[in-house]
Amino acid sequence: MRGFQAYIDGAFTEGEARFASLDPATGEAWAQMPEAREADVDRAVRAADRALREGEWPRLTASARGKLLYRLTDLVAENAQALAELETRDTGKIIRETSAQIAYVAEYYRYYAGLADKIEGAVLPIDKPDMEVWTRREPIGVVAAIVPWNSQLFLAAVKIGPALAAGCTLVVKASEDGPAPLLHFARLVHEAGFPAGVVNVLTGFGPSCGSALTRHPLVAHVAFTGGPETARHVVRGSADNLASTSLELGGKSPFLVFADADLDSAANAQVAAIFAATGQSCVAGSRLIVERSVKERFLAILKEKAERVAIGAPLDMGTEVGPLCTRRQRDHIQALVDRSTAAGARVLAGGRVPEGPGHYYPPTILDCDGTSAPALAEEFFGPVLSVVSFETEGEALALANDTAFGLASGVFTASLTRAHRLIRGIRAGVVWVNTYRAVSPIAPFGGTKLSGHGREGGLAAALDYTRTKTVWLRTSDDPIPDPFVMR
Ligand code: TXE
Repeated sequence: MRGFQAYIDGAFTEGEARFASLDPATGEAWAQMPEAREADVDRAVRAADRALREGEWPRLTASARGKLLYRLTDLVAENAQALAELETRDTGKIIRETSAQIAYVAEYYRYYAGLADKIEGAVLPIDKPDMEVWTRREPIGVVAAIVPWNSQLFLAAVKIGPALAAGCTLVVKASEDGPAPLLHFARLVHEAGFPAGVVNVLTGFGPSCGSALTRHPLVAHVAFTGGPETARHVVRGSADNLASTSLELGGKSPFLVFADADLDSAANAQVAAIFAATGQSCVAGSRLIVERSVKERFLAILKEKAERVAIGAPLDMGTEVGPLCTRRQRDHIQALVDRSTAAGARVLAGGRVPEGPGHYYPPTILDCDGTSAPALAEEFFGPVLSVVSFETEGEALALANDTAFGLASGVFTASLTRAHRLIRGIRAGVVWVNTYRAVSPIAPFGGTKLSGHGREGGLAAALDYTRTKTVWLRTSDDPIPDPFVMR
């Protein structure tokens, strides 16, 4: 069995305890992981705090920080295949996707490497004579970055990249489900030459490790990706210290198809939106909202595509849908499908756990028209699409916004004017028009409502890891006048 270590204060360590990680394709244990509890978390946060204030890191110029990030970028790019294989092995995410995604993760580090020396303060045209006033952008402090199992390297990169560019230090908590790729990534951080304590990577369970991290008094900001219920724990935990948070949570993202759209192209995008990553994607387009006049035609195309999807071993390049990361997740999906069919939803494809080992679940389509099935409101985080239809654009928009979430959305139409109206009307952090699931380090990403707050990606994300210090410098040599009058 393979063994992995945590990375704390520049050294690799076994952790306070060990736990076995299961291969989602077989359900068998394949590696031993280091379990961090309160003591490891405390050591890591203290190391990050020291590295923030003392030693080499706070004295580095922004350009030198950028150079370290460029070195990390190159190492991630060179090791992309090995990282992808680890992520696939430990989480079940198919190799076709992890290979492409991790090669692109390097571009996130490259973007933030370039940004490190472009984070500027400003000289203010102040309304008082004899005064020079300017702002400095200083690192916000020690960042706790907590990620879930899906896309661990990607979800960590969108936190680590901007935080380091801004001069912060971090404790990164990999998910207890599939932590191998992030623990291995720590070796690249070490090789890149970051000073000890700047980046610490550990893993452990939510109630012990995760909550100790969010409650730690030396943590200034918690950057969290996960489910809304866990996010509430995170916010409560960080409230004692009034640490700031950025929360990237789940979604029930609408995928709107109008009769004038290119239906074949829209169906391909819908397949990507809900079946890629076996549906374990925060942006999954999980609610198809289709114009009634083309509903049957569109569903026929979609069903044909869903049934042709190659289900198989995640390490096989031909596989398009692999297993879910955990058995718990598969059970959650089946229970939600069953509750939805009991509420009147009709199964058009899939809907049953297949025979055999591993945590597999087939691409599933549920026609929920005329029902209030829970599949329309609750996140599956799996390959299950719920379908409703509409007659007017107003109805389509109302259905799109009829959700507690607000992360992403897709609009498929040939009408430019309609697209513009919907872009304005949809309450979500991302609107994709005639495309879906496109991301870039240059583009901000994040949600509203129960999908969270804060943005990852882009310049704004790096600024969110800074706080502004305002400096007032009096340029007059005259004595300070009347002390009882504010100037
Ligand atoms: O995620 P959790 P889970 C949704 C999805 C899924 C559900 C639950 O619907 O079915 O959430 O998934 C750490 N304090 N999404 O339970 O619990 C935990 O160890 C601090 C959407 O796996 O949110 C892990 O590292 N941390 C989503 C991380 O939080 C705690 C991605 C995420 O785990 C903690 C994942 C605590 N008290 C799930 N408890 C998306 N938007 O991509 C747990 N953690």
